[in-house]
Amino acid sequence: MATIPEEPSKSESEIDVPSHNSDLLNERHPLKRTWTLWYLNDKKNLDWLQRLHDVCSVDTIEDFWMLIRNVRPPSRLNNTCDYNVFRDHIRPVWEVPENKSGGRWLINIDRSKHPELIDVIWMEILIAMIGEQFGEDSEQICGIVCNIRSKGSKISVWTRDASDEEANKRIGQTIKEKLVNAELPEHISGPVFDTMRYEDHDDVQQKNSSQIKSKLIISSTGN
Ligand code: MGP
Repeated sequence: MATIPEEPSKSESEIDVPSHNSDLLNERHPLKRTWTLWYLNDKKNLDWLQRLHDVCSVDTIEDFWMLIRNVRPPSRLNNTCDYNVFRDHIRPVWEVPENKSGGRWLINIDRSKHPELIDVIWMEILIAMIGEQFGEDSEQICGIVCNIRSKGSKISVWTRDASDEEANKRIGQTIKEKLVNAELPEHISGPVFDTMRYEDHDDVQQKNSSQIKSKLIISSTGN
């Protein structure tokens, strides 16, 4: 399990204060960056960009958890919808400068496994990202995407430089470590993924789906 940001708990002495201390209720613990949730709706008659909406931005731990509590988990989204959480007002689209030369670590979700598995993977990576668990590579990460699809849903982490192999490898290893060590509900048994692969956004846009080159591959059991 990722360690932060949990909702901050108060020590007993902090809680034991006069009941009208409203400062405690208003206390906010800042995140290092601002994170925005974007939602792609299922109105397939609209252009893709028109389906994409900015839902809410948060920059404190308390507001992050408030947001998570108030939106449906990925497993309860309609087919063809997406969630995106991107940092510092980066739009979750290929076209913007921050994503133009980037790529993604892609995890295909095994449909034969439990439907809630996607929620576990989503929260593990989301918490690691918001909690700056990628160390020196945090700046390389633009955001996380969840695609709900009947053919098999996907979660991907978008990084800004597809040619920075070393940074992307380290990011991939951190994602793997988070997922391999994830605490799973009793009714779900691991591993939560088989392989993750890194794809260049340029290749994804030009693709013939089954033939996208994987620049890097990490399996849950080997390297
Ligand atoms: P998708 O949602 O990434 O994958 O892209 P999906 O639905 O699993 O389909 P597949 O093609 O991978 O099998 C689906 C389509 O959405 C793309 O072909 C584009 O038309 C559109 N689209 C997706 N993204 C991420 C973008 C984007 O960043 N910019 C624009 N303009 N269109 C996008």
